Amino acid sequence: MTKTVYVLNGPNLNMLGMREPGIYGEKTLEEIGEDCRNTAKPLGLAVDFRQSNHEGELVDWIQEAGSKAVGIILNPGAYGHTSIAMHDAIRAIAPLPVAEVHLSNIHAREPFRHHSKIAPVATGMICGFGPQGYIMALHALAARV
Ligand code: CA2
Repeated sequence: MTKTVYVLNGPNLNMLGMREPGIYGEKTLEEIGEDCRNTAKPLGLAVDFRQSNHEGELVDWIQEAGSKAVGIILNPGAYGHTSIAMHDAIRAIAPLPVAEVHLSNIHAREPFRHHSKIAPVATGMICGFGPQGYIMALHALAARV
């Protein structure tokens, strides 16, 4: 059976590579997706890579992952700081492993980015390593499944 990791990306991450390269780097989201697929293959995993600007759609995908995926890598974007709905959705699919990833170091930025509503229900969190964070998260999930 194929072991699939859902890699879910939240609002504005479709803009990567086009604006604010000083904070988020030069890579596009499509390139990050390609890097994830290339990393996952030798680890025996498949990647289903998605992005949405809509909180409800992200909630739907988290619920879907509960029955279809072996783990989730989630960059919730700004919803990570606000979304009780995503927090609840992750609780509802426990014990599926969830790696929260942020490209930037949210703790070194504005105070409103310091808190994550996802972190208390995630397996772990990686932030500040740019796109490499997704690769680190794939290795971490591969070791668990
Ligand atoms: O560092 C991260 O990965 C974030 O999740 C990115 C979010 C931000 O709201 C979080 O606090 C941290 C922003 C998504 C990307 O937004 C862009 C905006 C303009 C140009 C490129 C990306």
